[in-house]
Amino acid sequence: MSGNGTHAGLHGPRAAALIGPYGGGKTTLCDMLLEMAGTKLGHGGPVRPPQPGTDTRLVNCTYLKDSWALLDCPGSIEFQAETAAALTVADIAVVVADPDPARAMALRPAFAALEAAGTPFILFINKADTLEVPPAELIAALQAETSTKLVLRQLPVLERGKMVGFVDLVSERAYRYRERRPSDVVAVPSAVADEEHAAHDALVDTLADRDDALLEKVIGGEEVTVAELFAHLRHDLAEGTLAEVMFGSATHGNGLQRLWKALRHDAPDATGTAARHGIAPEGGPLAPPLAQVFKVSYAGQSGKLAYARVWRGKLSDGASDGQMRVSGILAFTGNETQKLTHAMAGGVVALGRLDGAIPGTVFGGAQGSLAFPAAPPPVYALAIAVPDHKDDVRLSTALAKLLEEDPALSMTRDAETGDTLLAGQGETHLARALERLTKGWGLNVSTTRPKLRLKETIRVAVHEHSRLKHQTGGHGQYADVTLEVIPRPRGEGFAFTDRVTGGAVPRQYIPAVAAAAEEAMTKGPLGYPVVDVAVTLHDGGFHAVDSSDMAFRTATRNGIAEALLKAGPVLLEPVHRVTVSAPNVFTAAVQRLLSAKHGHILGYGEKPGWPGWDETRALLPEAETHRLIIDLRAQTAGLGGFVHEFDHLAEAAAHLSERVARQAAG
Ligand SMILES: Nc1nc2c(ncn2[C@@H]2O[C@H](COP(=O)(O)OP(=O)(O)OP(=O)(O)O)[C@@H](O)[C@H]2O)c(=O)[nH]1
Ligand SMILES: [Mg+2]
Repeated sequence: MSGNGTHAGLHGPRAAALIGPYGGGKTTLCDMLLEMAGTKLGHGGPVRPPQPGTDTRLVNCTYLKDSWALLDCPGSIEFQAETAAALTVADIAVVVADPDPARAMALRPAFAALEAAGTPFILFINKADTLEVPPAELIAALQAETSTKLVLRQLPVLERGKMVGFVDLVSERAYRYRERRPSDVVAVPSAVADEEHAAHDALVDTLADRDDALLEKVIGGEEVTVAELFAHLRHDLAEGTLAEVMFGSATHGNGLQRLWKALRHDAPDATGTAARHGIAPEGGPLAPPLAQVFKVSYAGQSGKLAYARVWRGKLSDGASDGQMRVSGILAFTGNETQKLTHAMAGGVVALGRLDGAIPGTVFGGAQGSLAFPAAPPPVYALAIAVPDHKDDVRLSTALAKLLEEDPALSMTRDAETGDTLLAGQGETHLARALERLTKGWGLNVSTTRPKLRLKETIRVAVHEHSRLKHQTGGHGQYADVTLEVIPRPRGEGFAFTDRVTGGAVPRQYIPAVAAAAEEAMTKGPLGYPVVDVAVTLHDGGFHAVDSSDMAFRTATRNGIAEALLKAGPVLLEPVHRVTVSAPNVFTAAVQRLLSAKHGHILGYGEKPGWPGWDETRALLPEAETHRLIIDLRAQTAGLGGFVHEFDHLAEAAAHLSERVARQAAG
């Protein structure tokens, strides 16, 4: 243990991400932390009406001479790519949790994101003013959600069921909350003395478990100083082998001074975090700057902003790395925007323009040399269109920018249905994207449910004789074919066989017949591509002068069109293999939902690496995957998710066939 103390000003700028489930109080907490750091907020006080976050807010501030960037992340699962991106550049995360064991499972996505990013964290139990259960019960519920050891840093002190203060378990000092003011230091209340000793010992044991020298001291009964405990806690937190648990209330301003101080003393700095990411500390402050973009936004008149963390060196306005040029460096203090001439290693700032930058882009190094989380696959899609074709170009320009900003969005053109599909993480996510298109770009965008990729096939074999005989003026047209169309097993595709004997159809015309047969499959009698049909040419006839490729093609096309009509055409729909994951308390509900959606459940089991969560596998008609995420979240406290892939085509459900038949008729 190096015993490196933390002193004001010694650190470069540091970054903390506030993460956790929606509505936990991250934004309120962020505002209060800013207020305590003396940052003025322009919206008339730190308590603002709750507004669900949809993207990460950066604020730069200074607390006790240390420079900080706070990243207030959105909690909604639909914007989790924002959180993952922020965690990549943060030195530490503050996980903001509710004091309710029943809501502990809502923290799993945040804990999973932390694990994936390897970011150290403090678990801040907010809304302590509403704490109603014994802290031990709460910690047990929270511990079930993460493999990182949670260690109580504070023991709550309750009076008549309300939390009124706490004992710091390292210093063993007791504090009594005051409304929106620093807590009073008080004597450890005798009522909690025993509990406090036990909790303190538990903390020491946890630290000793992670350090042999400390363990020897503890076993030998030697005295361990408070400074030593702090050093161990700081070290283990940075290593990610434990996370400290603190309490407070953002709206009451309680526990926030302690949180700031814990951040100040315990958070690693950019050098440590860069090392964790495998970034070599080349040349100190004189090294060429290395920075990573974690967020991009196109904002009003300020144009494109690329939010980035400087990992190394000094990044000056106007700097270029041969690919990109920095045009403007901005910091955000409260509601003020500050223009900077440069940013030092550790700084989190917004860079002007930075052409071509997307989330994950590296400035001053090879692209892809710094890890960045892949965007989650889309789970909800809408077909979009602008009614006025004059707007097509503007729509594609706007979409290109939207996609640059948000890797969790995707845009594809479905060649089969002609739909332009905008896909993302859910209804709210797409609604935000559409709002950007309509309000930000003044585009009139209409959305519809994506068309289904239907197919058709036949049920019975049909023999068909087709003759083309035209006598018009000079050359006539003549071709005669006897064909058989035969259903094939699902998935076997199209086949053509030539069984002509004795030159009834001369060799030279066979390729034209084969090509026309295949072409006839592009649209069947129901209006969809025909699959799994074998066509056999049995016999035919020709005319020495009037036969041609064209004549055989026409005869074949007509013959097959007739044959398909008689062969019992049937609609096929795509069936997907879906894997739904959710906390196992919802497994029965998930299975009911899948069954109600005409799914066929294949099985279920524990989700690997996610204790307490199940995965249910099922086959589900593609039509039912459209709203699956919406209904699934409604059934699983917002936590369920799914992945899917095409599996096979199956005869369409009756209701679907009827609808298609009606559409075809009308
Ligand atoms: N009782 C109580 N309510 C709080 C506390 N902190 C925040 N709240 C309330 O919780 C609600 C949500 O607060 P926000 O700060 O918007 O939550 P958030 O975590 O930023 O939410 P998202 O950005 O949507 O993820 C608001 O009504 C806050 O006033 C607290 O300490 N105690
Ligand atoms: Mg918020």
